[in-house]
Amino acid sequence: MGGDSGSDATFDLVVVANRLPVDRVVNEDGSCTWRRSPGGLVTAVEPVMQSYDGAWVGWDGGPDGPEEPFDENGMRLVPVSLSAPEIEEFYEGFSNGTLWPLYHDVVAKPSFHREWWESYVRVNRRFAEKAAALAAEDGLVWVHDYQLQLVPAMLRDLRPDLRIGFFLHIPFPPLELFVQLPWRRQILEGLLGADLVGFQRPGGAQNFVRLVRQRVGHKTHRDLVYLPDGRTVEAAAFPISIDFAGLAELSRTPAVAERAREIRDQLGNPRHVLLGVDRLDYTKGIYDRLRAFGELLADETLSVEDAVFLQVATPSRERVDEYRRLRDEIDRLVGRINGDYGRIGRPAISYLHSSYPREEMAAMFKAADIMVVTPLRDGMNLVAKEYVACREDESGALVLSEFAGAADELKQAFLINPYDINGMKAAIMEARSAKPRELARRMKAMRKTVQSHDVTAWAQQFMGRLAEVRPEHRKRLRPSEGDG
Ligand code: ADQ
Repeated sequence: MGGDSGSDATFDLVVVANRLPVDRVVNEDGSCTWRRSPGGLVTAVEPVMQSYDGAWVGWDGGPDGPEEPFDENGMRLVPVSLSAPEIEEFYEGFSNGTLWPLYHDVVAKPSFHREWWESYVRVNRRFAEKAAALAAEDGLVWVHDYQLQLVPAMLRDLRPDLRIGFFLHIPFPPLELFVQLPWRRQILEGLLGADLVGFQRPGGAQNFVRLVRQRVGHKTHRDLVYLPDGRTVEAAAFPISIDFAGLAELSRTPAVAERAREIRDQLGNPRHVLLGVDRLDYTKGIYDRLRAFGELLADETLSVEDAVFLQVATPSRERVDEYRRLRDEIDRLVGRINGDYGRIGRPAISYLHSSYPREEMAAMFKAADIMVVTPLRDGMNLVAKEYVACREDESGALVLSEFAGAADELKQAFLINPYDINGMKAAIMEARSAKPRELARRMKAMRKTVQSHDVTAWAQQFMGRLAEVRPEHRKRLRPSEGDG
């Protein structure tokens, strides 16, 4: 096990992620408290942390936060402080204005700015230095996501003894798009500092290996990259999942069932409730999905007596222009559809911006007959899996974009191409008129898949593979040793 509880303690497992598992909340009197941030990453990684002697390095979500480490829930939390300009350049800029759109099929145009890149390098170095100081000799470090792709190599330079794993939560783009990035080589070399690079889909791992072969010139064989210094890097898919058992149990509680009935009542008891739940992001295809629903009302395939669309869209990254524009566009579209097709007390779309506790989310999933998940590109999409976990009676239909990672596993969903509005309309109608037996057949299969590939299995598979990395594959050999 790792060290003691002092400030120079070391840890057998260090998780490095852009955000800490808690957010710093500044109270009215100026004092600070910490609130557990929900989110898939925390739920997924926390149990692993507890079985190790773990530390978590991350940003607290605000400017100029304190850097003193503290203990919470059996973990040492080690904040990395970001200044206001760093939040603008590293986080909103390079992470969310350059990498996010580039990695999501350039659904929006990425911006390339040299100052953003420089800030990304500086901030990645700070994360790497913190991790280097915390990890025990021969310890494991698990680095997460697109904001920290340079950390593996920086960390390897500081601590060649470590086993380093990296997991990318978003898609890894095809070569043709990735090569637009002026700093493509540095990013690839950054990732190659890891022993194991994990992706959501096999296609992501293949894109990465192909890029490394063609653009960096390293030898590769299947999912392995052979580096000139003697190390081997493995790239593989580890599709992330959810706490199926926990959510299924929650959805079975009488309180959640009662709340689900209440939600249907409040929506006016239409025959069909359609549901969308997303972060308000241009990759999620919210606009296209609502447009398809609007057209079904316009051509009278559906009526508001028949169907109500409940759309939850939590605003995010609101200081990035593209996100503000999207919010305005969706507001206008919802206003137009409700103005044209709603009745008094009966809007066609019930549109909500709030964030909800898990119980309320489970009640919404339980209340919905058709879950509509239509991202233009998505690493996985946990919402699709959460819906499935809440449908114990095997009713309900999932309409799912084939461009979400979840489509690899949830093959029994009504799969759609979100760019094809007519196809999306047809799938919604097919889901609406499917027989209960047909829906149950599909739901049963999807539940089985998510149940057996839950988040614990995901974390164990990743950690298990990382633990198998052979020491001779990770130790940097001196040129003379390599030659001999
Ligand atoms: P996200 O893009 O954030 O995640 P997603 O996978 O759908 O997308 O996860 C969102 C999570 O937030 C879900 O657990 C959902 O229940 C929750 N949520 C959404 N709206 C909410 C609300 N209003 N109130 C409360 N909870 C809400 C990124 C990638 C994904 C990948 C995940 C995990 O973009 O592709 O699946 O990381 O790797």
